[in-house]
Amino acid sequence: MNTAENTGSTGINDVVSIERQGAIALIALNNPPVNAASHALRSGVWQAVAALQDEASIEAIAIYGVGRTFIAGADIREFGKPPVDPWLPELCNFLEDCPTLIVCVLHGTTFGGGLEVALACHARVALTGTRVGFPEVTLGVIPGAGGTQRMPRLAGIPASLDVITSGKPMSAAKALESCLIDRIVDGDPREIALQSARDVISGNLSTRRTAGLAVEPDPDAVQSMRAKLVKTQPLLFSPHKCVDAIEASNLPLSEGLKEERRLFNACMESPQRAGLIHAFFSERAVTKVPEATNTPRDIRKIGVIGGGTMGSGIATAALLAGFPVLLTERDQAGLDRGTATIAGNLEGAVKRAKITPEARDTILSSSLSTSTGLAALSDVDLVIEAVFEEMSVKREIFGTLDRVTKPGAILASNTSYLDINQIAAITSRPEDVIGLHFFSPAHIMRLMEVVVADKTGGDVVATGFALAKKLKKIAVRSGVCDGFIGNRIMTFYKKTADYMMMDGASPQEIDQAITGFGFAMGPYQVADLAGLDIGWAANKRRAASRPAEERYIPIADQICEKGWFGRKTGKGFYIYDDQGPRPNPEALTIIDEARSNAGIVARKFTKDEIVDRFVTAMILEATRVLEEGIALRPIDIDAVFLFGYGYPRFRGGPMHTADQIGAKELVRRIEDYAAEDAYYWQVPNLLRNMAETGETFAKLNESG
Ligand code: T1G
Repeated sequence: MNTAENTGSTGINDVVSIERQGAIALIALNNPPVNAASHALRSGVWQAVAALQDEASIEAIAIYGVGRTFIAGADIREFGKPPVDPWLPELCNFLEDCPTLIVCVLHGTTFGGGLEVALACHARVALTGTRVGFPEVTLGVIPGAGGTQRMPRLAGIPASLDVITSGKPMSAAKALESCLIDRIVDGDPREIALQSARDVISGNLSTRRTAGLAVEPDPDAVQSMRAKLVKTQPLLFSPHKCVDAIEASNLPLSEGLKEERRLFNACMESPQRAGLIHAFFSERAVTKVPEATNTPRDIRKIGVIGGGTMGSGIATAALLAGFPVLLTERDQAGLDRGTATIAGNLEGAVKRAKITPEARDTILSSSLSTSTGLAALSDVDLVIEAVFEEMSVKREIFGTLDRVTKPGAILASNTSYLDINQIAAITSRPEDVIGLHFFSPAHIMRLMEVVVADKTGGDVVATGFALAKKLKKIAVRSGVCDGFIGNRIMTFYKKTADYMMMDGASPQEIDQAITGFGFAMGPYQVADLAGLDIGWAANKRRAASRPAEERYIPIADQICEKGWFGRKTGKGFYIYDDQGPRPNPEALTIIDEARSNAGIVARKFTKDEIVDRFVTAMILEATRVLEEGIALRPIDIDAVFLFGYGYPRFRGGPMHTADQIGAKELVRRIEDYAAEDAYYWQVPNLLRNMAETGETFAKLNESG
């Protein structure tokens, strides 16, 4: 072992070192960025403890993390690969059984395997501000290194059920209250480690070995959690396994640990684990764009044009992120509507405990300013236009912005499908023009498409991504096309739902099949919520250019002709009143008439066929978006649908699902469906190549 001269510490390996101070030994973990429990960290800790426990002079060991956090969990990048000794559960058992007392110092985000290491030690001291938790269930697994056995021994079964099945972090104060940790202190991890070890030796810090602690059985708590999960998480696999594992904590520790390992392995094999891990990495992968090397421009003040739903939502998001916002509208009435919507949004944030009432009042009194007309935007660093989706209106606005805003101000449009190149061409500075496509409600939905036009500057793109991070949104880079990534794909797959409705499936059957797949709502529930008039306007706009070969379904437009636009008018595909949403019989009559006018005899669709057609259509158009370079990688499309369209997280996104179905099967399905509609169902070249070569979208992500 090499010994560093000036600090008295001995490097066990690149991430673990030992420092001896008299009867105390400190083990420092330094595996940036989050001290993930990689193989190097596990084996380093094992070697360090194995050496120290044989040194008679050492009376106490303290383990602490260097950097922003103690161990934040097992190294997720090792998931799915054959585990390498020492496994984390074995390391935890080794720590628990160590004859020398070990105190663990927690800081930052001590999650998952990191908390399990802490629970296996004999005392736990957390720095102020530490968060602890077991997020494993959000990754499709369960705590697999003793967490389901040791937490009940320290904090009881009810608290363990809540923390482990929810995956939600808890504050250090809450952890102290539930006896999961022993002390909260301020200071530097190394200093606290030294002091805590001293206190262990002097008896000022009591120690407990969890193996010796009994668990208070609580069958009622277990049963009520099981009943709750059947209602709230019917499709997920691992939350129910969490309960099974916690229930096994009534067994002797060694037997409970075996049961936990059995359940953990069952979760690891589940496709839901692969999907949830993919979703976790998708959030981070999308930030890796070609323009990321550029320095973002400094955004201090934001202007928003338009106080409608989107403009007010965008303004709310920026205000909640701490930006001063200038909201502009054509007239005072528009401004009044906008500020009232913003006030309502902020009230909601207070109710959700996102901000305090005082913060809301400060935002409204000093961060938000308003003006009619665009001249007041002369000092903003970024303008986000969110007005009517009409190119002539955008042209007028961007022509004015070109004149009134300062050099270097970024001019963004929130348009959901108009051509950003055309908008940029109206200005003398196309390099400053970009699309920032928010999703309604803009202060809640996490997705933001950053639409890069031909001449958009690299630093402007980098600014879009930096802004998304400040707004706590997930930015996905998109090229320019009608509908960018999400709406373009949705417009395509919505047609296949309409075709099935025309051919025999009811809107409710389609919605039930799609919610059974895991979406929060089916396509007709979504359409009613968003407003059928949006699709009606789009159909009118596209009518002249609609290819003759394209099958047009008039049903939704006929419903709109009755003045039924969905939830906002009380009627659409469904009826919305105090009896709760239910199928609209008059819509069903319109469907029957449309079928008979087209000479169609309705046929049955099974749930599986509805899902297969729906998902295959989504993947088909997504593949085209990919091969046209509108999306950088398949994982970007997954992120769009996970964070903007309610795609079930445990399925990882449409492109991850595509890999699970396989390109060959997808091509077979499309060719099968093409027999009834060769225009709509065409196999994209990329998908055909993948079917021939065995290539997967996962592989394309690596080379993307
Ligand atoms: N393993 C590997 N890499 C990880 C990681 C992990 N556990 N956590 C984060 N990273 C990477 C991440 O991909 C990114 O990489 C960088 O670190 C910064 O992350 C046996 C089985 C800790 C709250 O689920 O919640 O323990 O993109 O951007 O916003 O029972 O990361 O820079 O290349 O998210 O400051 C349980 C998951 C695992 C924690 C920090 N633990 N991580 O957030 O940074 S399962 C978790 C997080 C387990 C045991 C079981 C967050 C964070 P890159 P970041 P952040």
